[in-house]
Amino acid sequence: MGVSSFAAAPPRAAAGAELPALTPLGRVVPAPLRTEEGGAGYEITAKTRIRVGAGARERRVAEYLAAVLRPSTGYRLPVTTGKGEDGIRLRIGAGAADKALGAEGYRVVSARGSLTITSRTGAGLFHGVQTVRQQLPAAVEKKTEQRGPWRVAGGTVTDRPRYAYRSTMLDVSRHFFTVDQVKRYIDQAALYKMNKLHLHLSDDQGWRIAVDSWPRLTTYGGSTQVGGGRGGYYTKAQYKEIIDYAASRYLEVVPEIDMPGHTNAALASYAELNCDGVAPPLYTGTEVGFSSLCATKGVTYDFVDDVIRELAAMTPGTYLHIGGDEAHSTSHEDFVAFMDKVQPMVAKYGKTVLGWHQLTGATPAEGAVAQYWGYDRTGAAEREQVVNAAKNGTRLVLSPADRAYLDHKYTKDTPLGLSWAGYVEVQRSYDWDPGTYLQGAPAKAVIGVEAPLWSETLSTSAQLDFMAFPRLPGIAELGWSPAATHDWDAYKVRLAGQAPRWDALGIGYYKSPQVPWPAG
Ligand code: TNX
Repeated sequence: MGVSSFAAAPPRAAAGAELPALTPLGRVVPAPLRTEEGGAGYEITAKTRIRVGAGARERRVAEYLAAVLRPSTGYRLPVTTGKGEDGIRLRIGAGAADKALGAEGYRVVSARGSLTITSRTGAGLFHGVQTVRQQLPAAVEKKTEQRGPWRVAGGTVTDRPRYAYRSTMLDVSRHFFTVDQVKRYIDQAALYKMNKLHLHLSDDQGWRIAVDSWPRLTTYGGSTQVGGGRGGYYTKAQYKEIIDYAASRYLEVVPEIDMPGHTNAALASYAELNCDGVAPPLYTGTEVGFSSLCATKGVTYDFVDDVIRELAAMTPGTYLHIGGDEAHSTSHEDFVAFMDKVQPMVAKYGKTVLGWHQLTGATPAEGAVAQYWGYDRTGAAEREQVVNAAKNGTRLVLSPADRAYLDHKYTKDTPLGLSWAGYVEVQRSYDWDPGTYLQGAPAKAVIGVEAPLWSETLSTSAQLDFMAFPRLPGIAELGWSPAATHDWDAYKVRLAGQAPRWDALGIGYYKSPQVPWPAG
């Protein structure tokens, strides 16, 4: 009896040993450029203040950080411009060392008494905040008060992205996703420092963005989806809400109107867009390649001009994606003529053309970007065409289907997804180099990567989560981290370290046997 009551009171030292281990500074996704561990780290406490300068960008990111930290820590964490050197400090600097951080880089210095995030831009501060989130215990992501301590290891992280274009695409046409569902997806992409959200706004199954001059596109063309459900569309106000939310997470929305194929929803809405003047019925299946705008009719170009004009007017970003894939019902001659007419419209309304890589089968406009979605079985001639375009100045975004496609099954047993490009397990998705992937293309032509999430088989946020996680963080890392950090064995450990965060955030994920997930 006496012995057991003695054992119930452990010595003080043992209590100290129960403190959770600190996350090593570099154990984040995407891998940072440089980390130097050392010194006492920083601890967020009830007294912590978030210190900013007078600028609006610092304050905006500070409020975002506070909103992440307050619920779980239970601390007040006031954002203040008041004097003092302690606390979490967000700084936008213009010195020489800051310049080296580029447009999106940042530096985090974690020390006793202060944690300082420095950048040249709001985007850089925001990315620095994402790094710090991952360096704190995973429970920081919960929405209710948790037990600390809230410590960050000591040292310095200096980081900047490899590529300026780091994107994910959401197909809101095959299945419609609400503004709130899109916001959830934006938050997930932002966690991994992606900076573009490509929205696939139209396809055979549904037209999802309001165009005032052609109202039936949405009222009729947006009224259904794959499987025959209700569909939906974004009003201009809702689209703006998405754009503003994305901007608050430093993502630029890249809208896509897929043309001249993938247009059944438009053709069904307006008979005159069809060569034979007859509107087809709405379509709720998953075939591709059967529809085409009528490239030889004048009204087609009035229509496209109106759509591009209205879309450009509501889009603050640089790019407008005009699709161009799988135009199997458009003759080559018509396809080339169509792209020759449509690309200048994009320029006329102040935007830069982005198109699927089939655009290189026409004449890409000066400054255009082609999105490569080929895979290991893509024919040499098709690759060659893309490579030649790249040699002639067309820039490339890479989303190889058998690597970057988030809609593909992980294995034959995955309940959701497609598999025309094969199965895409986590290692396969991560283990390639955007700089050398497309042999013969100048490395400089590659401006970045994209992970597309097509939605033929996906209709809920839980399903999007399952397909995006854990592959989305891998593509984000390919876009951000230096090639020298690329190493599957190290990556899979960092990736496994994310799982408790996804649990805390309510993100369900595929428990790939390739990844050493923590027990429990
Ligand atoms: C091919 S990728 C398509 C899409 C499908 C996707 C499904 C591309 C440019 N076109 O229409 O949704 O495959 O994986």
